[in-house]
Amino acid sequence: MYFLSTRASRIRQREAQNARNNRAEIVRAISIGQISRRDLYKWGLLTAGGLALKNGLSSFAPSAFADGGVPTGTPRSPLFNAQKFTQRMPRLAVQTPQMLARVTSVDPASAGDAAFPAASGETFPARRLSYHTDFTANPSNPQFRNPITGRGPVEGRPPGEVFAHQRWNEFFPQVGYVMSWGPIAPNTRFHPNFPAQNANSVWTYSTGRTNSGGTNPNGTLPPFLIKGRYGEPILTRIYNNTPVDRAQNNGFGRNETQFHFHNAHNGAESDGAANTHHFPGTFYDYRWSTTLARRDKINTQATDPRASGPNGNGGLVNVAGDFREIQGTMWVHDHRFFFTADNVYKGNLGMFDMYSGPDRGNEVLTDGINLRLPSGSLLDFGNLDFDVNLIVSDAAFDQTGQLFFDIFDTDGFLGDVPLVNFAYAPFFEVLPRKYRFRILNACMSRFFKFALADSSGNAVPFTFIANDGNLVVNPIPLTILDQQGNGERYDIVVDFSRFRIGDTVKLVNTLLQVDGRVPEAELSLNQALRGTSEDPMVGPVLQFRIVSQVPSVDVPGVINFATQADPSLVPSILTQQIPIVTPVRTRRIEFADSEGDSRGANGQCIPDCPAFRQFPWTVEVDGQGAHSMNANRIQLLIPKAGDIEHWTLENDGGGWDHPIHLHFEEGVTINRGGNPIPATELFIRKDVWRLRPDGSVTIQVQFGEYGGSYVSHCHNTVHEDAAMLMRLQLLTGVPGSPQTAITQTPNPSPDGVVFTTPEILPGATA
Ligand SMILES: [Cu+2]
Repeated sequence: MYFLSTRASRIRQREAQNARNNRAEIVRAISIGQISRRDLYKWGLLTAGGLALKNGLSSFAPSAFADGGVPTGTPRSPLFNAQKFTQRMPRLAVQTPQMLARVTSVDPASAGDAAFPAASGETFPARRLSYHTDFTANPSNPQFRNPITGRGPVEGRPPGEVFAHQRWNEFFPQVGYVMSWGPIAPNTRFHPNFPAQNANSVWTYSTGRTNSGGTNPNGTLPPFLIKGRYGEPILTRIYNNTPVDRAQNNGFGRNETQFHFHNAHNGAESDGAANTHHFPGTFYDYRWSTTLARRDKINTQATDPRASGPNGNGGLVNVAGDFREIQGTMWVHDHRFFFTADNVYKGNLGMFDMYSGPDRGNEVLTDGINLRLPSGSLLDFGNLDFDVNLIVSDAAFDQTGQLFFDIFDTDGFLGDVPLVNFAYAPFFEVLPRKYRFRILNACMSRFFKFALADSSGNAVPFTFIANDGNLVVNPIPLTILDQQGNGERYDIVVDFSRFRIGDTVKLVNTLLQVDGRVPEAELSLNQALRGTSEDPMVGPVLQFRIVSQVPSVDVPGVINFATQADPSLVPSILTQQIPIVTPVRTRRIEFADSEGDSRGANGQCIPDCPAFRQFPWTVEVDGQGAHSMNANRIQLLIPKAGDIEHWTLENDGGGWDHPIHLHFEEGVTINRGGNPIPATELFIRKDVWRLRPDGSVTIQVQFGEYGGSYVSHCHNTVHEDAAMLMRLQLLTGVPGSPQTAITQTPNPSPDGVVFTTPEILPGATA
């Protein structure tokens, strides 16, 4: 049912669409430098209080859609008569690793490099120091220049020892991936009924290299999946294949990226959030170390077989570190400061399943270590037949069906079209047995609250096994999940064996949200199944169909049958509790709304931000002054590795919620200021915490193994881009390490990186 029927409503709808078009036009004009922030002031569109768009510009004016309350603030996205559950859910695009070889050349410049196979076409072996170092030494040498533009270095990683891969030989990369980020391939659609996306509406990853002679120039969907394992360090080379002309973006998105491996335990040079974005034509080598946390402190001799990775042949490779710190469901996404929401929404993301001895992705292998969680058994590790990634997000489309993003509203962006693995409300065929689902909230601002419903609308019970990729100590039986904020991952096991062939089950979002600040209401499952005109994202987003046979994705050609036994287990103990101890120090970090424009003192953003942006959010450490994000400003300093700290994260506002993300280390959730904590969170490790309106959360955290410049921020990426982010400096305290000193701030440009000395704020004390 379409909600607008009267003539007045049709006029309002047209006005709203005009407003949307006008806003899109302004976004575009600013993005290509045709108008400036000063122009917006002059025209009365921008005030100290923020953007005051009106007179045909404010598509967010409530009067424009009083009849509907559509959360995008504009007319609903067209669906081109597409019905839900009429297309198959795509499985993620599993990437094939390439074996890297250590270069044993006598030439000291290349000895110790990691070479890609010749067939890959990669002529630059992976190297401890960035090729920017070679460029800086001799800028006139064309070998190390950007081959597309002829300007600047070929690699975006900053030059010198500080941005060299930390502990290179200890975590020498054994496998490599080469991927390119760029315009979407022709005829890519979110549903067969939808029009094909224009090349620059969607920018995603594809396998292979694309600069100067690559063979795979287009981005692809569904997003990628990489299967990693402890003990096998990875080198991922990312080419930026977006248009050199930044105006070729179909209205949103910046052609610069830094690729953040969300909470992987990596050196800051590979964290993808150290102000190290790179430009079209260049690559950036990320060393994804697979380091198990506490390596320098616990199980340093790698004698505990629970701290391990699969060796591919039924056995294990032990690694140093604490088995309680094992990670599982991870993801990777753009982190270009001030443009993260644009770029992630546009498709700059993928998933990463991390495999370990206990969580091996093999449900039959019995060695006393393997938990045998639902997955499959055709492969030694990393079976995906019954272990399924679900990237759930909300999209919006303009009236021609092109992906649309309105970056004016600093409250956040909500879409009205549910996507799972970037397909519109698909179906997925399952056998009547146990499945593991790894659910990622990949929305920019929307939270979810998922339940499962059978065809009669009854709740289907399931088991919660991991939060943000961290196994819980004991599996938790549930009938509805907690709220799930941006970037949060929930792993659940669903047992479909109670169903008969032909039955269906739906994954249902029960959380009503009409703006980017905070969810509006938690609905009952029945209410949610009925849907609401206020928010089209309420209701089912994915349908499971119980069938008698499914083709294997692990070994193509093999068929899995319902008649086969289900050997998988959900053991009553999955891991052990990390003890809560008296901390070395405590900190209080307050997230608040700003009292106005908090741009840098010189009126500049570091790095550069869109001219129209206002900064409504701030972060304050230990009462030492509220600041909005500036990459050249350190707000929190960790003096050395290994100190256990307790942090209290506070939300100074009742009108919103913020999912706060800490990079690099997880924290154990200790309390929420006396308020109830769900079992899925209490004493469990996480890397994103919803603060709740006026809420606070206390976590135990420690840092180890690597150092450099990291960040913590709101993972509502629109808030993040509105400067709700702070820089942390981690010092290793290891003599001889460049990370014993404050990291100079890299300032990337198409001509190369220039370093500046960061300001250290009073709160950045130990
Ligand atoms: Cu926020």
